[in-house]
Amino acid sequence: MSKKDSYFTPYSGPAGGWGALKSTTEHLLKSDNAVRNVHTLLKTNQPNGFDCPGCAWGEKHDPSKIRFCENGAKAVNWEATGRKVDADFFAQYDVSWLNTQSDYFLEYQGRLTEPMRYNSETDHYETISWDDAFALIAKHLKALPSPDDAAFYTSGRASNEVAYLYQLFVRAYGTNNFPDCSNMCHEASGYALISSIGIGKGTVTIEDFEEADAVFVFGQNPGTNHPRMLDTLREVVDRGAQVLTFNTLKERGLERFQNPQKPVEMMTNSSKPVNTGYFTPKIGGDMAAIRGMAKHLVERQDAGEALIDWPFVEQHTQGFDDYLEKVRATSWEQIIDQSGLKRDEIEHAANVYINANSVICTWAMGITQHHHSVATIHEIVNFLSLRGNIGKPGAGACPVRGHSNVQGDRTMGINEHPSEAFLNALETRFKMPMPRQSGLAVVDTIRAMGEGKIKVFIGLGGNFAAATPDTAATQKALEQCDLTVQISTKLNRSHLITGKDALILPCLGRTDIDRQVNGEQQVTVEDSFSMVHASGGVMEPLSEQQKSEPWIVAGMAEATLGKHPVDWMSLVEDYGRIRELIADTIPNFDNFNNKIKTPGGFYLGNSARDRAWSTPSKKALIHAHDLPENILPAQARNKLTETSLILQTLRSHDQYNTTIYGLNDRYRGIKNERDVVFMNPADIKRLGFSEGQSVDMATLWDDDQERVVRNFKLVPYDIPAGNIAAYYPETNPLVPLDSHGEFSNTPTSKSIAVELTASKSDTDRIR
Ligand SMILES: Nc1nc2c(c(=O)[nH]1)N[C@H]1C(S)=C(S)[C@@H](COP(=O)(O)OP(=O)(O)OC[C@H]3O[C@@H](n4cnc5c(=O)[nH]c(N)nc54)[C@H](O)[C@@H]3O)O[C@H]1N2
Ligand SMILES: Nc1nc2c(c(=O)[nH]1)N[C@H]1C(S)=C(S)[C@@H](COP(=O)(O)OP(=O)(O)OC[C@H]3O[C@@H](n4cnc5c(=O)[nH]c(N)nc54)[C@H](O)[C@@H]3O)O[C@H]1N2
Ligand SMILES: [Mo]
Repeated sequence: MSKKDSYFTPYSGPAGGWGALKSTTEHLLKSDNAVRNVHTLLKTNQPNGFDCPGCAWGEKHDPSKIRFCENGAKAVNWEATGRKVDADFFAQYDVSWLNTQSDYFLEYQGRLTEPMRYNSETDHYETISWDDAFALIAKHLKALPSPDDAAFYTSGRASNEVAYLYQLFVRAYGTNNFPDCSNMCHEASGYALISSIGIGKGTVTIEDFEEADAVFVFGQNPGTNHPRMLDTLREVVDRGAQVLTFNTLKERGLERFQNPQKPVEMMTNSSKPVNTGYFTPKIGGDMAAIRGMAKHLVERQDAGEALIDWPFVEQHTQGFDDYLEKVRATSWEQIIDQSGLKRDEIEHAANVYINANSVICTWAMGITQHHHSVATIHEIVNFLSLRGNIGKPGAGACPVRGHSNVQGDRTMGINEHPSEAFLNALETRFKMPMPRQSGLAVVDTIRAMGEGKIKVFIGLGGNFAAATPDTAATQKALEQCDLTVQISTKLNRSHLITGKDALILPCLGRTDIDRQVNGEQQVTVEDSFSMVHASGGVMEPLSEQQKSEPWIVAGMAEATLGKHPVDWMSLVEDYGRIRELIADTIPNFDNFNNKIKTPGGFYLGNSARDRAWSTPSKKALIHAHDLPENILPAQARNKLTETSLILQTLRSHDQYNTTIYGLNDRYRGIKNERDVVFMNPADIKRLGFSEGQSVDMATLWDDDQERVVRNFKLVPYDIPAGNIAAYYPETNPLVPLDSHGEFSNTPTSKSIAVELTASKSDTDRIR
């Protein structure tokens, strides 16, 4: 077997089915806790169980169904491991050695079970009591000249209850510095939707998929990242409606799906398609593709057909005429060149759109992590508006969120630009002034740390050191802090890139039983469809020293602020008390403690769905953008040569963001390897490389910083010429901090200009 074949064999099966079942079993056995975990899995997304920490896709309420998927099962297993990372572990390994290990190795070591403080003299983490840890945090925070010298990160697994408490603590302390994972994720969706339809959330519910005539799926890979969505898409195809997929890669997991819950299908090893059309635009080419579909529609309209929903346009939109002019003025040449699609492909898709009475557009990171993401999402809204596809059954905008409660965290006020109304509500309720100045998001936080302006960094979950761009610069910035604090379930890179002082605070996860003074507690989360529901753990925690996130936040708050403006520790005796505060200050949460008793949860509502537009003109704003001249920012464009390529960084099937469960990427045919680059065979030939060869990748960016990763193996793949793909987080050293979306400031993780060269050595790799 050649070197190449040993890690790359194209996958021929469907998504889901036996392949998924086999993999779930393997991961169960690997967790050292198989029996305990089967019990846990059966409680996933059940009325008396916990919300799956895997993704933010929603469910129809149906207690008869087993409701987890392969990747949800991996997430649950991973958290429910029996292995411990305790004081003995840290006594054995110093931080410098741990930092030479892979992300996979770090998390595999098990659950963090004791609070630890870094000792820079011994280079080891040592135990610290909870009280001393809180006192240390308070000392640092109180010593800062201004509360704006600290940053408080949130990752989207945090529950509504802890997110609310955290934002209250941080605002009472005096800052809006809330960088969060959303800044790297769906920020462009929030920004574009608020500035067009007046609300930064999707307008559809899961039931709308039962009525849609067509679903357009842009830039997402649900087979891996939202597997339960495949079930929904398949049902759409089954009832004869259309699903058109736009993805730069031919994703196996988006072609056919075998439903593990359908015995006949499993026994006969059959599968069903999850799309009726698959288009492979170039990286960043979706806005052009959508503009092309709009242009075809407008051309037919101008030729005398009645295709535009004029009553909707006239009653509900503003700026539509300017948009029509832009559509007419955009040339087919530019559309075809930028989208990489043929005109007849675009026209075919446009005709599907025109023939459908109700259309949903879904999207994820293939849309949001570009320089022109906000403009692209505005274009999606415009496209939907052409035929009144917002606020009617079976139609609407559906940004498919990533982390299981990232949407809820925003609803709870994790936002560096809080609304006036929210701050006013907090001031009235807590009778104290709230900080009014906008705070820092992720990219600006890193800049401020690098400039020595942010001195204390606290992370409520996540893995800031690995998930963020420009790894070398970011890690240097973190090291300049006086104190870094990570509230985490598992060991990761962010624990090893420390400030002068550093703490690891071990917390309970979604699957763990959370006991407080008034008994076992539940928390709540919000899915992509604005459904809020309760979640309660079912596993006995591994250690008494693991504390709940609300308890940890209350401890930090009380040590820093005393019992002001609330009695923090009394709030965490019973999370119902936190929910009462939420009900008092956030719209649509009235009667919260009762509403969460509803099986399946309750719907928060969405103004745009009701065609009520919370914009200054009280209409949906149609933004008329030109197509970008080039999808890259100028600093990259200036450096392009004939041999340059555009890289997108994505997830394998065996990872959850920076958490690496294994080294396979089943649907893409990769085994036991992560350092691969997917490339068009014609490009491999044109650039004089060969399949399986090791290459180094260097970023093209107009500054004097060298950004390189080494020894990535070339895999021939069905991807447009000029485009390549590789896994994140290994490729984060290549993303320049200054390369971010217009308006969204989201790192352009899906469009990085790079140059490839043959590797010189097989060992010398920069991370
Ligand atoms: N198992 C698992 N589940 C997850 C996660 C995980 O890591 N593992 N992460 C969670 C999180 S936080 C998120 S945000 C979501 C992410 O979910 P996705 O957005 O599906 O994640 P990515 O792997 O980044 O995939 C991006 C997809 O977009 C395509 N793409 C890239 N650029 C373009 C483009 O310009 N145009 C088009 N049309 N397509 C493009 C890629 O080929 C790829 O299929 O998943 C969530 N769920
Ligand atoms: N190049 C590139 N970079 C990207 C992306 C990309 O596509 N390409 N995607 C971006 C996206 S979409 C996102 S959302 C971010 C993700 O960024 P983050 O959310 O910061 O990263 P994660 O990898 O999800 O965080 C994993 C860690 O969270 C901790 N953890 C897990 N569960 C819990 C819990 O219940 N409580 C607490 N307190 N901690 C917990 C564990 O210690 C684990 O190590 O990365 C972004 N970065
Ligand atoms: Mo995300």
